[in-house]
Amino acid sequence: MKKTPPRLAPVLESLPPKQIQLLERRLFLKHSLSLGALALLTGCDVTDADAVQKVLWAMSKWNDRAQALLFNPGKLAPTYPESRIAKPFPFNAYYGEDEVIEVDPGSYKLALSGLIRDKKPWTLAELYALPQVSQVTRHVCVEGWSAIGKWTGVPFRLFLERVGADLTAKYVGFTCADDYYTSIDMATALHPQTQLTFKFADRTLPAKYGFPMKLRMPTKLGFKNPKHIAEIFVTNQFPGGYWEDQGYNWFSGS
Ligand SMILES: Nc1nc2c(c(=O)[nH]1)N[C@H]1C(S)=C(S)[C@@H](COP(=O)(O)O)O[C@H]1N2
Ligand SMILES: [Mo]
Repeated sequence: MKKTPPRLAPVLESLPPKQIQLLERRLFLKHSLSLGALALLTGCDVTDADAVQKVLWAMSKWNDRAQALLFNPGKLAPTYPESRIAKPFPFNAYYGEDEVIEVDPGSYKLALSGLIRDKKPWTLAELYALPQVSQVTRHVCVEGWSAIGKWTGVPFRLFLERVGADLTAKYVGFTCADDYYTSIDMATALHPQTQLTFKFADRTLPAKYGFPMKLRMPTKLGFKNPKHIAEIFVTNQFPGGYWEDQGYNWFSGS
């Protein structure tokens, strides 16, 4: 028996038929659409921003349930050779680059709260001593651009285990030094490519890309990747997010 492809939300039907067809075929074949695949599908780069924006925006209107069903927590996002890294890598925030927040490394401590056994705050030296890995992956912004970058840090799963987070809880939330905030589902928090990131392009994460640390998730749209993380909390109460509370789809992943 042939399985029918998942039904796409009505908003997708306003897209050009060719894009719908491609998207449906992709979903049908893979039963899960990675952001990387989505980007490729539309030839996602600045030259094709319009088409990509349309698809991404439509995707972001999908309801969380449909997206969570399509999301296979074990599935990896594509990785790329270092030669594909975007130079310069784009900056984005809800403010301009001249307003980027400067976090003082000496006094910084990462705060932990909620369903976490060991809530001791972490200094940067302590965080940097954790085992680290690198990834070259594609960052996809809902605004219609994407770029490949290299990020280095501790696998987030390892960190959550180390502090005794309740891994059966529903959400992990992030409060940022610049008033930004967001939250993710636990399956994504535990995904092997979800990384608490300290470095960009082999150097200490610059202020504009989120010093002292960001959460890097190649399986989520850019706005789900918090920069300048000040506090991490684990909870069963839906925490929302800066853009999510203004109507962006909360799941926004693959
Ligand atoms: N703290 C914080 N994190 C944030 C944002 C922000 O404004 N503040 N913007 C988000 C958006 S919309 C994007 S696309 C990425 C941009 O990351 P980059 O500057 O490293 O490209 O950061 C995300 N995380
Ligand atoms: Mo974004």
